[in-house]
Amino acid sequence: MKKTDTTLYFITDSTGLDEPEFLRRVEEALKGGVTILQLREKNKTTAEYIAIAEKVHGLTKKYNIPLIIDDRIDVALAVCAEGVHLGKEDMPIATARRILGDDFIIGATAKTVPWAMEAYEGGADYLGVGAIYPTTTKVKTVLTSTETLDAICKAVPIPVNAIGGLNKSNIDILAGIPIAGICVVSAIMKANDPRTEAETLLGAAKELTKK
Ligand code: TZP
Ligand code: MG
Repeated sequence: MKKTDTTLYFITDSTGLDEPEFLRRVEEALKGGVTILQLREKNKTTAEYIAIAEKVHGLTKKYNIPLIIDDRIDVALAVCAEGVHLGKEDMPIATARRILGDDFIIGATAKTVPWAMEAYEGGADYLGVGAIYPTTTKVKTVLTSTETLDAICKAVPIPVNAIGGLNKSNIDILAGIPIAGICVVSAIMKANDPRTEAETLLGAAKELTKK
């Protein structure tokens, strides 16, 4: 069964970390209560991506949290992950849905209302919208206004998460916008104490989303 509580959506970044430290941080974030976790690797070979995904999946299963694989449906299938996240340059959502079937979680990036509608109609389960703020994480993106975020939330009946430069000090900007949750990379990944940071962000995200 699909489980897509996107209240606190943690996206990993292994840049600059050795594997034990990366996995330690991931597990601390899980202990802190992230509700869904995306493994995001841009520079690994397929074999390396699968190897780290298997390890991360071992952790997410321990905490009963869905694992989403960024970009790659082959890697997601190889490790029996719960889902995949696809952007404009990845496999089209409708094609991925055809291949993966109804039980797989498929997330999509959207930056405009028409793009969000297309992803929803193609079968996306949730959307990530941003970047709301400039980000230090390596990504090809442009800023998305909170007005556009609000319009996307109102245009589609699936969960919409805000992403980009979000942390506990600046998420108030999202108040009043009917988001389902927030996506964060560095706020947790680079925190001195990822567990406490995740706990704090979960409380703040629940407050924002009135859960
Ligand atoms: N897509 C839009 S912004 C972003 C992605 C993957 C990176 C967000 O990272 P951070 O560290 O939470 O700003
Ligand atoms: Mg992608």
